[in-house]
Amino acid sequence: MDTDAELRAKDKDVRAGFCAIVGLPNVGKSTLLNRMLGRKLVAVSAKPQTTRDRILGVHAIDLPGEEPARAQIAYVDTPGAQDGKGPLRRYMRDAAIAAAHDADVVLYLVDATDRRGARPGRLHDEDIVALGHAARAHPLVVGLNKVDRIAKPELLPLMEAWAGSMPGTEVIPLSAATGENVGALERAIAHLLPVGPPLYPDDMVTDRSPQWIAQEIIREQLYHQLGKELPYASAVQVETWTERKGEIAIGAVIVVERASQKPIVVGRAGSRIRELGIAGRAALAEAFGKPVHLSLFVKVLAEWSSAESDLRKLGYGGQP
Ligand SMILES: Nc1nc2c(ncn2[C@@H]2O[C@H](COP(=O)(O)OP(=O)(O)OP(=O)(O)O)[C@@H](O)[C@H]2O)c(=O)[nH]1
Ligand SMILES: [Mg+2]
Repeated sequence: MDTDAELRAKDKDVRAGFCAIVGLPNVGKSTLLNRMLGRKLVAVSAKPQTTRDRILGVHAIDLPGEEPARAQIAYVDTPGAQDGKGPLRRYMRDAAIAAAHDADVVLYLVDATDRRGARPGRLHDEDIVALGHAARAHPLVVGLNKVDRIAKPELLPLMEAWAGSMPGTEVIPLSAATGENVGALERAIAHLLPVGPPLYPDDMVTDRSPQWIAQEIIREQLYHQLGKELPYASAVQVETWTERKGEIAIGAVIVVERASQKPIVVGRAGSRIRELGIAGRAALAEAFGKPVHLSLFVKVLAEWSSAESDLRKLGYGGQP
Protein backbone atom coordinates (compact mmCIF):
# COMPACT_ATOMS: atom_id res chain seq x y z
CA MET A 1 0.00 0.00 0.00
CA ASP A 2 1.14 3.50 -0.76
CA THR A 3 1.38 5.82 2.18
CA ASP A 4 -0.50 9.14 2.09
CA ALA A 5 2.77 10.96 1.53
CA GLU A 6 3.61 8.77 -1.45
CA LEU A 7 0.16 9.30 -2.96
CA ARG A 8 0.50 13.05 -2.56
CA ALA A 9 3.91 12.96 -4.21
CA LYS A 10 2.52 11.00 -7.15
CA ASP A 11 -0.27 13.57 -7.60
CA LYS A 12 2.39 16.07 -8.43
CA ASP A 13 4.22 13.80 -10.87
CA VAL A 14 4.62 15.06 -14.40
CA ARG A 15 6.57 14.02 -17.45
CA ALA A 16 9.88 15.69 -16.75
CA GLY A 17 13.32 15.62 -18.30
CA PHE A 18 15.94 17.18 -20.52
CA CYS A 19 15.59 17.62 -24.27
CA ALA A 20 18.75 18.64 -26.12
CA ILE A 21 18.08 20.61 -29.31
CA VAL A 22 20.88 19.72 -31.71
CA GLY A 23 21.56 20.08 -35.42
CA LEU A 24 23.65 21.82 -38.05
CA PRO A 25 24.30 25.56 -37.69
CA ASN A 26 21.47 27.90 -38.73
CA VAL A 27 18.65 25.33 -38.83
CA GLY A 28 16.58 27.36 -36.33
CA LYS A 29 17.34 25.75 -32.94
CA SER A 30 17.43 29.02 -31.03
CA THR A 31 14.43 30.45 -32.88
CA LEU A 32 12.53 27.33 -31.82
CA LEU A 33 13.56 27.65 -28.17
CA ASN A 34 12.48 31.30 -28.08
CA ARG A 35 9.19 30.34 -29.75
CA MET A 36 8.46 27.55 -27.25
CA LEU A 37 9.24 29.77 -24.28
CA GLY A 38 7.32 32.71 -25.77
CA ARG A 39 10.19 35.08 -25.06
CA LYS A 40 13.59 36.04 -26.32
CA LEU A 41 16.12 34.11 -24.31
CA VAL A 42 18.82 33.31 -26.85
CA ALA A 43 20.35 35.10 -29.81
CA VAL A 44 19.10 34.27 -33.28
CA SER A 45 20.69 35.35 -36.54
CA ALA A 46 20.99 34.53 -40.21
CA LYS A 47 24.68 33.83 -39.63
CA PRO A 48 25.66 30.25 -38.75
CA GLN A 49 27.33 29.61 -35.38
CA THR A 50 25.33 32.18 -33.47
CA THR A 51 24.87 30.03 -30.38
CA ARG A 52 28.10 29.42 -28.48
CA ASP A 53 27.05 27.64 -25.34
CA ARG A 54 24.39 25.37 -23.99
CA ILE A 55 21.42 27.20 -22.56
CA LEU A 56 18.58 25.83 -20.47
CA GLY A 57 15.00 26.89 -21.18
CA VAL A 58 12.26 25.28 -19.09
CA HIS A 59 8.75 24.93 -20.51
CA ALA A 60 5.68 23.38 -18.91
CA ILE A 61 2.88 22.13 -21.16
CA ASP A 62 -0.50 20.49 -20.65
CA LEU A 63 -1.21 17.01 -21.95
CA PRO A 64 -5.02 17.04 -21.95
CA GLY A 65 -6.71 13.71 -21.21
CA GLU A 66 -3.41 12.00 -20.36
CA GLU A 67 -1.96 10.72 -17.15
CA PRO A 68 0.07 12.63 -16.03
CA ALA A 69 -1.66 15.62 -17.64
CA ARG A 70 1.36 17.88 -17.51
CA ALA A 71 4.98 17.90 -18.68
CA GLN A 72 7.96 19.99 -17.74
CA ILE A 73 10.49 19.96 -20.55
CA ALA A 74 13.96 21.29 -19.80
CA TYR A 75 15.21 22.25 -23.26
CA VAL A 76 18.91 22.69 -23.85
CA ASP A 77 19.78 24.81 -26.89
CA THR A 78 23.22 24.01 -28.30
CA PRO A 79 25.73 25.42 -30.77
CA GLY A 80 25.27 24.11 -34.32
CA ALA A 81 27.31 20.96 -35.01
CA GLN A 82 30.36 21.91 -37.05
CA ASP A 83 34.01 21.40 -37.53
CA GLY A 84 35.72 21.98 -34.19
CA LYS A 85 39.01 23.73 -34.89
CA GLY A 86 40.31 26.42 -32.52
CA PRO A 87 39.45 26.71 -28.81
CA LEU A 88 36.14 28.58 -29.24
CA ARG A 89 34.83 26.16 -31.86
CA ARG A 90 36.03 23.20 -29.81
CA TYR A 91 34.22 24.61 -26.79
CA MET A 92 31.05 24.97 -28.85
CA ARG A 93 31.31 21.45 -30.23
CA ASP A 94 31.88 19.95 -26.78
CA ALA A 95 28.90 21.88 -25.40
CA ALA A 96 26.60 20.32 -28.03
CA ILE A 97 27.96 16.81 -27.51
CA ALA A 98 27.70 17.10 -23.71
CA ALA A 99 24.09 18.32 -23.96
CA ALA A 100 23.14 15.39 -26.21
CA HIS A 101 24.94 13.00 -23.89
CA ASP A 102 23.12 14.26 -20.78
CA ALA A 103 19.64 14.48 -22.32
CA ASP A 104 16.61 12.23 -21.82
CA VAL A 105 15.43 12.99 -25.35
CA VAL A 106 17.29 14.47 -28.30
CA LEU A 107 15.55 16.73 -30.80
CA TYR A 108 17.47 16.70 -34.06
CA LEU A 109 16.41 19.80 -35.94
CA VAL A 110 16.79 19.95 -39.71
CA ASP A 111 16.39 22.88 -42.10
CA ALA A 112 13.89 21.41 -44.55
CA THR A 113 14.78 24.08 -47.12
CA ASP A 114 18.49 23.21 -47.14
CA ARG A 115 19.27 20.91 -50.04
CA ARG A 116 22.77 20.10 -48.83
CA GLY A 117 22.53 18.99 -45.22
CA ALA A 118 18.86 18.15 -44.80
CA ARG A 119 18.69 14.54 -45.88
CA PRO A 120 19.74 11.68 -43.63
CA GLY A 121 22.97 10.01 -44.59
CA ARG A 122 24.61 13.19 -45.85
CA LEU A 123 26.05 14.16 -42.51
CA HIS A 124 29.57 12.82 -42.61
CA ASP A 125 31.50 15.44 -40.74
CA GLU A 126 33.51 13.95 -37.89
CA ASP A 127 31.99 16.17 -35.22
CA ILE A 128 28.47 15.47 -36.38
CA VAL A 129 29.22 11.77 -36.14
CA ALA A 130 30.42 12.34 -32.55
CA LEU A 131 27.18 14.18 -31.83
CA GLY A 132 25.25 11.32 -33.38
CA HIS A 133 26.95 8.84 -31.04
CA ALA A 134 26.06 10.95 -28.01
CA ALA A 135 22.47 11.30 -29.24
CA ARG A 136 21.94 7.66 -30.18
CA ALA A 137 21.82 6.53 -26.57
CA HIS A 138 18.53 8.41 -26.15
CA PRO A 139 15.11 8.53 -27.78
CA LEU A 140 15.15 10.85 -30.76
CA VAL A 141 12.63 13.16 -32.41
CA VAL A 142 13.41 14.67 -35.81
CA GLY A 143 12.01 18.15 -36.47
CA LEU A 144 11.91 19.38 -40.08
CA ASN A 145 11.94 23.14 -39.62
CA LYS A 146 11.14 26.12 -41.87
CA VAL A 147 8.14 24.47 -43.55
CA ASP A 148 6.76 27.99 -44.06
CA ARG A 149 9.29 28.18 -46.88
CA ILE A 150 8.78 24.83 -48.57
CA ALA A 151 5.95 23.50 -50.75
CA LYS A 152 4.09 20.41 -49.50
CA PRO A 153 5.11 18.22 -52.49
CA GLU A 154 8.75 18.88 -51.61
CA LEU A 155 8.22 18.17 -47.94
CA LEU A 156 6.67 14.72 -48.25
CA PRO A 157 9.72 12.95 -49.78
CA LEU A 158 11.90 14.53 -47.11
CA MET A 159 9.62 13.23 -44.35
CA GLU A 160 9.62 9.77 -45.90
CA ALA A 161 13.42 9.78 -46.22
CA TRP A 162 13.86 10.59 -42.54
CA ALA A 163 11.16 8.20 -41.36
CA GLY A 164 12.62 5.45 -43.55
CA SER A 165 16.13 5.87 -42.26
CA MET A 166 15.05 5.90 -38.62
CA PRO A 167 12.17 3.51 -38.11
CA GLY A 168 10.24 4.21 -34.91
CA THR A 169 11.38 7.82 -34.73
CA GLU A 170 8.76 10.55 -34.96
CA VAL A 171 9.46 12.99 -37.80
CA ILE A 172 7.59 16.24 -37.34
CA PRO A 173 7.42 19.11 -39.84
CA LEU A 174 7.21 22.53 -38.20
CA SER A 175 7.94 26.21 -38.46
CA ALA A 176 9.71 27.86 -35.57
CA ALA A 177 9.07 31.20 -37.29
CA THR A 178 5.27 30.89 -37.47
CA GLY A 179 4.73 28.41 -34.63
CA GLU A 180 3.06 25.87 -36.96
CA ASN A 181 3.08 22.39 -35.40
CA VAL A 182 5.33 23.46 -32.52
CA GLY A 183 2.68 22.23 -30.04
CA ALA A 184 2.66 18.78 -31.69
CA LEU A 185 6.44 18.69 -31.53
CA GLU A 186 6.44 19.50 -27.83
CA ARG A 187 3.87 16.79 -27.11
CA ALA A 188 5.94 14.23 -29.02
CA ILE A 189 8.97 15.16 -26.93
CA ALA A 190 6.96 15.07 -23.70
CA HIS A 191 5.72 11.53 -24.43
CA LEU A 192 9.31 10.29 -24.39
CA LEU A 193 10.13 11.78 -20.98
CA PRO A 194 10.08 9.79 -17.74
CA VAL A 195 7.33 10.35 -15.16
CA GLY A 196 8.42 11.88 -11.88
CA PRO A 197 8.52 15.08 -9.88
CA PRO A 198 9.24 18.32 -11.79
CA LEU A 199 12.95 19.11 -12.11
CA TYR A 200 12.61 22.84 -11.56
CA PRO A 201 10.31 25.25 -9.70
CA ASP A 202 7.21 26.30 -11.68
CA ASP A 203 8.39 29.84 -12.28
CA MET A 204 11.89 28.97 -13.48
CA VAL A 205 12.61 29.63 -17.16
CA THR A 206 16.40 29.47 -17.37
CA ASP A 207 19.51 28.97 -15.30
CA ARG A 208 21.14 32.03 -16.87
CA SER A 209 21.33 35.42 -15.18
CA PRO A 210 19.59 38.54 -16.54
CA GLN A 211 23.09 39.83 -17.34
CA TRP A 212 23.77 36.82 -19.51
CA ILE A 213 20.44 37.24 -21.33
CA ALA A 214 21.30 40.93 -21.88
CA GLN A 215 24.60 39.86 -23.46
CA GLU A 216 22.74 37.55 -25.83
CA ILE A 217 20.30 40.31 -26.79
CA ILE A 218 23.10 42.80 -27.48
CA ARG A 219 25.06 40.16 -29.40
CA GLU A 220 21.98 39.48 -31.53
CA GLN A 221 21.79 43.19 -32.42
CA LEU A 222 25.45 43.08 -33.35
CA TYR A 223 24.76 40.21 -35.78
CA HIS A 224 21.76 42.02 -37.24
CA GLN A 225 23.41 45.38 -37.68
CA LEU A 226 26.80 44.25 -38.93
CA GLY A 227 25.73 41.26 -41.01
CA LYS A 228 28.60 40.00 -43.15
CA GLU A 229 31.00 42.59 -41.77
CA LEU A 230 30.81 41.16 -38.27
CA PRO A 231 34.10 39.71 -37.12
CA TYR A 232 33.37 36.08 -36.13
CA ALA A 233 35.16 36.44 -32.84
CA SER A 234 33.12 39.20 -31.27
CA ALA A 235 31.70 38.85 -27.80
CA VAL A 236 29.62 41.00 -25.49
CA GLN A 237 30.31 41.43 -21.82
CA VAL A 238 28.02 43.25 -19.39
CA GLU A 239 30.27 45.15 -16.98
CA THR A 240 27.81 47.20 -14.93
CA TRP A 241 24.16 46.63 -14.04
CA THR A 242 22.16 48.97 -11.85
CA GLU A 243 18.44 48.78 -11.16
CA ARG A 244 16.83 51.90 -9.82
CA LYS A 245 13.28 53.28 -9.80
CA GLY A 246 12.01 50.61 -12.17
CA GLU A 247 14.78 51.18 -14.71
CA ILE A 248 17.91 49.22 -15.58
CA ALA A 249 21.20 50.93 -16.47
CA ILE A 250 23.52 48.57 -18.33
CA GLY A 251 27.14 49.18 -19.27
CA ALA A 252 28.45 46.66 -21.81
CA VAL A 253 31.56 46.18 -23.90
CA ILE A 254 31.77 44.64 -27.33
CA VAL A 255 34.99 42.68 -27.48
CA VAL A 256 36.79 42.19 -30.80
CA GLU A 257 40.10 40.46 -31.51
CA ARG A 258 41.99 42.99 -33.58
CA ALA A 259 42.47 46.76 -33.57
CA SER A 260 41.44 46.78 -37.24
CA GLN A 261 37.99 45.42 -36.28
CA LYS A 262 37.19 48.22 -33.88
CA PRO A 263 36.32 50.83 -36.55
CA ILE A 264 33.91 48.33 -38.15
CA VAL A 265 31.87 48.19 -34.95
CA VAL A 266 32.19 51.88 -34.10
CA GLY A 267 31.31 53.09 -37.62
CA ARG A 268 31.92 56.48 -39.19
CA ALA A 269 31.93 59.14 -36.46
CA GLY A 270 30.44 56.55 -34.09
CA SER A 271 27.31 56.10 -36.20
CA ARG A 272 27.20 52.34 -35.97
CA ILE A 273 27.68 51.99 -32.27
CA ARG A 274 25.01 54.65 -31.80
CA GLU A 275 22.58 52.60 -33.92
CA LEU A 276 23.55 49.50 -31.97
CA GLY A 277 22.84 51.33 -28.73
CA ILE A 278 19.39 52.43 -29.89
CA ALA A 279 18.38 49.01 -31.21
CA GLY A 280 19.92 47.23 -28.21
CA ARG A 281 18.12 49.43 -25.72
CA ALA A 282 14.75 48.80 -27.42
CA ALA A 283 15.31 45.03 -27.52
CA LEU A 284 16.43 44.94 -23.87
CA ALA A 285 13.48 47.05 -22.72
CA GLU A 286 11.13 44.64 -24.48
CA ALA A 287 12.82 41.58 -23.00
CA PHE A 288 12.91 42.88 -19.43
CA GLY A 289 9.62 44.79 -19.55
CA LYS A 290 11.10 48.02 -18.20
CA PRO A 291 13.04 51.03 -19.50
CA VAL A 292 16.75 50.41 -20.10
CA HIS A 293 19.71 52.77 -20.37
CA LEU A 294 22.50 51.20 -22.37
CA SER A 295 26.11 52.37 -22.64
CA LEU A 296 28.17 50.46 -25.20
CA PHE A 297 31.94 50.48 -25.63
CA VAL A 298 34.27 48.57 -27.92
CA LYS A 299 37.37 46.88 -26.57
CA VAL A 300 40.16 44.97 -28.30
CA LEU A 301 41.28 41.78 -26.59
CA ALA A 302 43.97 40.45 -28.89
CA GLU A 303 43.18 36.97 -30.31
CA TRP A 304 40.82 36.18 -27.43
CA SER A 305 39.15 33.27 -29.21
CA SER A 306 42.50 31.44 -29.37
CA ALA A 307 43.39 31.84 -25.70
CA GLU A 308 41.74 29.54 -23.16
CA SER A 309 42.12 32.12 -20.37
CA ASP A 310 40.41 34.87 -22.40
CA LEU A 311 37.66 32.47 -23.41
CA ARG A 312 36.97 31.82 -19.74
CA LYS A 313 36.99 35.54 -18.99
CA LEU A 314 34.25 36.00 -21.58
CA GLY A 315 32.17 33.17 -20.15
CA TYR A 316 33.12 30.38 -22.57
CA GLY A 317 35.06 28.32 -20.16
CA GLY A 318 35.19 25.63 -17.54
CA GLN A 319 32.76 22.82 -18.19
CA PRO A 320 30.78 23.49 -21.39
N1 LIG B 1 11.60 30.93 -42.73
C1 LIG B 1 11.99 30.47 -41.56
N2 LIG B 1 13.17 30.91 -41.03
C2 LIG B 1 13.55 30.42 -39.84
C3 LIG B 1 12.76 29.49 -39.11
N3 LIG B 1 13.43 29.19 -37.97
C4 LIG B 1 14.56 29.92 -37.98
N4 LIG B 1 14.64 30.66 -39.10
C5 LIG B 1 15.74 31.57 -39.49
O1 LIG B 1 16.93 30.81 -39.62
C6 LIG B 1 18.08 31.57 -39.21
C7 LIG B 1 18.84 30.81 -38.15
O2 LIG B 1 18.08 30.73 -36.97
P1 LIG B 1 18.75 30.40 -35.55
O3 LIG B 1 17.60 30.16 -34.62
O4 LIG B 1 19.76 31.40 -35.17
O5 LIG B 1 19.44 29.02 -35.92
P2 LIG B 1 20.36 28.08 -34.97
O6 LIG B 1 20.09 26.67 -35.39
O7 LIG B 1 20.13 28.41 -33.54
O8 LIG B 1 21.81 28.53 -35.44
P3 LIG B 1 23.23 28.36 -34.65
O9 LIG B 1 23.05 28.88 -33.26
O10 LIG B 1 24.14 29.23 -35.46
O11 LIG B 1 23.58 26.91 -34.73
C8 LIG B 1 17.53 32.92 -38.73
O12 LIG B 1 17.64 33.84 -39.77
C9 LIG B 1 16.07 32.60 -38.41
O13 LIG B 1 15.24 33.73 -38.53
C10 LIG B 1 11.51 29.05 -39.69
O14 LIG B 1 10.75 28.26 -39.15
N5 LIG B 1 11.21 29.59 -40.91
MG1 LIG C 1 21.42 29.05 -32.09
